[in-house]
Amino acid sequence: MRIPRQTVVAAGTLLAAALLGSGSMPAATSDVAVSVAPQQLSVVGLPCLPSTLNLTMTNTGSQDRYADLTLEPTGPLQLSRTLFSSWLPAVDPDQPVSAPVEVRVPRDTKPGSYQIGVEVDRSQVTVPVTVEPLPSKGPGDNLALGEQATASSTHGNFTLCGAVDGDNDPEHWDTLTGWNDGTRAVFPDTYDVALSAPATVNRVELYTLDSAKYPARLNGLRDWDVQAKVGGAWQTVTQVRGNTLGHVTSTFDPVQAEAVRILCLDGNDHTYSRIVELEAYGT
Ligand SMILES: [Ca+2]
Repeated sequence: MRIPRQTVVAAGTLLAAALLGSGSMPAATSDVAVSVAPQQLSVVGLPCLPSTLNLTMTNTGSQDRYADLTLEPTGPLQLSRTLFSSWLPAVDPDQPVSAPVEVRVPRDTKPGSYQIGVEVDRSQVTVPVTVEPLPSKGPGDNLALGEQATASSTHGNFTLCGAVDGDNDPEHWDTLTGWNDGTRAVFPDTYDVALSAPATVNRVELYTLDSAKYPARLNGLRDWDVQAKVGGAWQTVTQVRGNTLGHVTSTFDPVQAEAVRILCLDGNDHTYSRIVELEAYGT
């Protein structure tokens, strides 16, 4: 999600100018504390496996103010935003304001060291970023890991890429490592993963919601078709009906797939489709 940078910068500049023009407020230079977490990042060149940097600004001064945090990436780093602007009231105790930024690199990026400069007023923090080698996508490897996902809809509290992020533990559902559709009690829903190149696929592993609090028999995916895109057309390779388990392995005759789709037909609570992780393998 890219912020319309020019518009936001203009608005921030105007507001700051108006405040300074009132004569009641000195030029603030060092009353905003900035922190980033983690303090260094690793990123890999897969389209649906971003690394997330959390930015926090805290007004430690005694005057309400507006602040612009700017981000300057080096080399191939691509950020979901390069500006984080916020009104920062001077309150006691201090009230930090946070926002995430997603960091990606193109698939062909050479492994190496880069950085992101984070600046507010005139104080700067530098975040080292290491680009890691691409994971192997050969026989026996999960071909869906980090590849571009698309879905018929995604619930606002969830992330589209959560079901290809390599975390298949349903107990982590609360940390958003999963996909949940956005159309309550309306089926079907689709979740697709485009492979980086056509590849032989004969097995799909699907992990649906199945935690101590939300067991699969009550909240997991119940009925679905596994589809493969072959020669530009979707074909159903196998079907699952009446599922009550958290982890389902589907094997089928090998196909040369460009993409894999879960056509979600019903959930055990008849409200949402929930996928913690979708994995695809070839022989
Ligand atoms: Ca996941």
